[in-house]
Amino acid sequence: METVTIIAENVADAVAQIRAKLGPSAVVTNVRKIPASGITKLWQKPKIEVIAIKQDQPTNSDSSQQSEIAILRQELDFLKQTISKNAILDVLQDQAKSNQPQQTFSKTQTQWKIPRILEDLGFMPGVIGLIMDRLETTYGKDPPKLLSEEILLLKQVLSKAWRTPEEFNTDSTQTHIFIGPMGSGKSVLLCKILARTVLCESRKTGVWLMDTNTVNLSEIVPLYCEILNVPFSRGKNESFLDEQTILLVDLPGVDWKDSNNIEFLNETLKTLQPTSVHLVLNASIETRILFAQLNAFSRLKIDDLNFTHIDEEPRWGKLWNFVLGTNFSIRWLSAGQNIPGQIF
Ligand SMILES: Nc1nc2c(ncn2[C@@H]2O[C@H](COP(=O)(O)OP(=O)(O)O)[C@@H](O)[C@H]2O)c(=O)[nH]1
Ligand SMILES: [Mg+2]
Repeated sequence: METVTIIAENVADAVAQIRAKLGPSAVVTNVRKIPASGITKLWQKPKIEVIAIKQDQPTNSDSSQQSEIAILRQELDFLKQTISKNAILDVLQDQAKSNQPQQTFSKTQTQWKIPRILEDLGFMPGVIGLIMDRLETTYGKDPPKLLSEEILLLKQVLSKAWRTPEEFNTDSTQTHIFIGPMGSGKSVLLCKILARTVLCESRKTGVWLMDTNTVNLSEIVPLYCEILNVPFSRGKNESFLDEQTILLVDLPGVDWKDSNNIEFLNETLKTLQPTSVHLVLNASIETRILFAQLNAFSRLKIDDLNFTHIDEEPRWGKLWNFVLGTNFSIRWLSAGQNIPGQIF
């Protein structure tokens, strides 16, 4: 039995290396993440170490080879899952969890003026490191003469990092569920989206107001359904759904520190089988807490992040921590309590 250990940058790289070195009869026996070392660990993604074996006995039997390929595929699926669970980059998660005052991105590490500006805008040190790494790799260690030119280059790096959320399939029924901590702005966001789908897009829309292990006391949702003449139900009601309906589901907030509540929500989501689960967070609270909330909810299958209370948070740079520090896309930003009001 031949054993090979490979170090890969990502899953695709691992697959390519295993195929090249061991062929299709390889079986992955172990996978682990190797964190970057030294200061680079603040922004570099961990590599992955994969140990794979190849059977000594070459077999001519098609079926045996097929089964080995099947095992390899299984192992690679496992590998993909292990890596994709890393929705929040480990280093940022550690920084976010820490109760210590946040380490700053030291000026001595670079000649660029950008880091100080980013710090004031709420970017986390690890994310600043990531950005500086990209800036210096692309444009060199020496910054341009003018700050305005630095900002222009920064804009280019940030726009490359932005992930556009997937478009919805408008040809079939869509079920959108809004989850998040209590009072994060889920119901107001839902009403803003409702007003948009009904008034701007003239789409057939319905709303369910559901309980979980707590009662949903939202009054604003039934009120707006009445104003907009949208079919509304407390609890499940499939009578007004057809193939083209957009169904918006309002759930009560969850005490995210209690894992039983998160588990209960998980069970509720399983029964509803939504097209999309939107996590709604209040952008005006501390980044460290936002990451803790995201961490708690990321046990569930979340499709995108949505931030409310943008009107109360001047440091919009905070949101870039979630673009660069996680694998999630940001779909909606909501700024204000008025409906339809500001929604981006
Ligand atoms: N300033 C501001 N207030 C908001 C925003 N979104 C919601 N709110 C307010 O935050 C409170 C909780 O909102 P709600 O949608 O009921 O939260 P839920 O418990 O997550 O459904 C209410 O008083 C809303 O008016 C926003 O974007 N900006
Ligand atoms: Mg609500």
